[in-house]
Amino acid sequence: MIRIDKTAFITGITGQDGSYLAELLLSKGYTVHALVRRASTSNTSRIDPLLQKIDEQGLPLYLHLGDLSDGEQISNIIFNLKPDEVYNLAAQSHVRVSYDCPAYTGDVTGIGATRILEAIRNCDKEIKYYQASSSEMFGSTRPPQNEMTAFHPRSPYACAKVYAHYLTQNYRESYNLFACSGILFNHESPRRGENFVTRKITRGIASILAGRQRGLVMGNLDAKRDWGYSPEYVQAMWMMLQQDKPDDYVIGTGESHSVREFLEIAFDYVGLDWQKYVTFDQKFFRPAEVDDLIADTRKAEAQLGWKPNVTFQELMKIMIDSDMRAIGMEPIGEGDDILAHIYPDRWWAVD
Ligand code: NDP
Ligand code: GDR
Repeated sequence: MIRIDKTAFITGITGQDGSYLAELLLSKGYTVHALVRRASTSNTSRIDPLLQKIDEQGLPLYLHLGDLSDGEQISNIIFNLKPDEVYNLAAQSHVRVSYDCPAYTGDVTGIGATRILEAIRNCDKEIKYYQASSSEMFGSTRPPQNEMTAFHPRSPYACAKVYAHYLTQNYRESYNLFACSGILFNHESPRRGENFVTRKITRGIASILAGRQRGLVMGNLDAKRDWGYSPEYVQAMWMMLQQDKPDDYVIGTGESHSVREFLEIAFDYVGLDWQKYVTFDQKFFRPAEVDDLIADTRKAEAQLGWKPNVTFQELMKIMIDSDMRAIGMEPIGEGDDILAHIYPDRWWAVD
């Protein structure tokens, strides 16, 4: 592989996508700088394997303490580094939580993008910018959704993402910045946060099998999502910044499945009947729901040459196998086989 001698700055490196993106860029030869929040307990578990390699192998990864709410710190970092590419993945990213903390979500998930874009505009307009936009912006608009589909956000989180999305377009048009938005549909992995529905289910199943948990308490099972595999989606982010012109792209699988279907096939994979284990609690329902999301990815396929490989069923198996291993059990193994088959030379660490 040709080594790319570039510098990237990532916000949100400790999250699911940030950790995979850092591994992807480092595997390509990039020097990676990243923003990390100070926490009273460790928040680096997803990147600990990388941190270990900094000392052992001289991995060119540098962490900077800071927060997207602190514009001065963001400006200082960008002025000092003058990176080639900036990937803004940091966010208060939980839709249900955004109803509890709407102003905070607006500040970080929305205005956070302004702070970075302003720093780039004032520092060096050649710096390329990636904005993590979301299918949640489509909200109640009927599927399938593509780059031309109208937005109808249904949560404070989605409203904040719409703001950041339009601001990214505005800085592209007003200041000629190389600013792109990836409108990514739901994507999951063994590194998915534990309070998002897929991981809650796969982790719950492993705990039930291990006798540590009796069942799962859930919310709305009728919602349908277009679920893909995170490592493939961070590749799309990188591809967007390698194009000749900045643009926005929808990234997804083109298939949607309900939360109920995910439960059924996931419990079925381990030989259990989901209905015996699931109860409901109002706290997991949302004041307004997004019913159905299906990505129309024709533009990304045609212009980026991007296509997903991992299917819905395969994703679920990869996640359950990993959660079983994490709890000390022998995995069923189909998920591990799928990964070994599709990605024999994968660039990310084993989950
Ligand atoms: P995660 O929730 O896993 O990660 C979010 C990251 O943002 C974490 O590193 C978190 O740090 C960091 N962060 C949160 N608040 C702040 C703050 N105030 N200052 C600095 N950093 C902060 O998200 P994902 O990896 O799943 O998603 C990445 C991005 O893509 C997010 O912007 C998300 O909204 C968006 N997105 C995600 C999709 C998905 O399906 N995963 C789909 C479409 C868009 P810490 O670890 O300290 O909490
Ligand atoms: P979403 O993901 O809101 O689509 O946002 P999440 O996994 O939280 O919810 C998906 C659907 O499942 C329903 N649901 C539950 N959700 C959670 N979290 N917990 C439950 O117990 C539960 N029961 C049912 C939800 O109501 C919803 O319909 C994710 C985030 O990663 C965003 O940051 C990102 O922008 C979008 O995906 C695309």
